[in-house]
Amino acid sequence: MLRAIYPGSFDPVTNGHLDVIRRASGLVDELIVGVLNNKAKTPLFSVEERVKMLKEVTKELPGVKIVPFEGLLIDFAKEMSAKMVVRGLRAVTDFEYELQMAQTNHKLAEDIETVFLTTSLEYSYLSSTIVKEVAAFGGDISQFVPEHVEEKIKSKITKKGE
Ligand code: COD
Repeated sequence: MLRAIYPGSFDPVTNGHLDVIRRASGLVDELIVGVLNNKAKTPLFSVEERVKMLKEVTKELPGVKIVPFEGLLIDFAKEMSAKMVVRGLRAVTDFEYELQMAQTNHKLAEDIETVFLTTSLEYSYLSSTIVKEVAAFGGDISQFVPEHVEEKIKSKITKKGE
């Protein structure tokens, strides 16, 4: 049984993340999407909200589980008995950080490997930050995120502005 972790902030989940989830879940028996609860940062969505959105948009995908985590990724991977960490690579700008993270994680646990999926061309520019910025200025984000997530972003931004 091959279990992998796809970790991230997912603040919020985008079509780029979903593409990686779909493709990675086809390669393993179980894919755990690990949602970081980083108490040092103030995300737009709470970890509970991010988990809920991810559950909704992945409900049709077999073998995908959404689990929040705190602390070190490698400890979470061990706790979940996962042998693989999946990350998405968009551009060279991602590479340095991803390489550093993969090598550090490998130093911390040699039996856990990081595997990279290169972004699909249509999502290579896409990030949660860009989506939030476009939404904050009233732009159309319908092509960047699933409909369910679009509604949640809009209502969050409206509430923040009140
Ligand atoms: N196409 C393809 N991949 C994409 C796209 C896209 N359009 N958008 C995002 N991705 C990929 C990212 O490259 C990343 O691999 C993943 O999706 C998640 O992205 P984000 O932005 O939601 O999440 P990150 O990069 O902020 O997640 C960072 C972690 C939470 C994984 C990291 O900070 C972590 O492991 N923290 C725990 C503490 C720890 O263990 N630190 C030591 C590590 S050395």
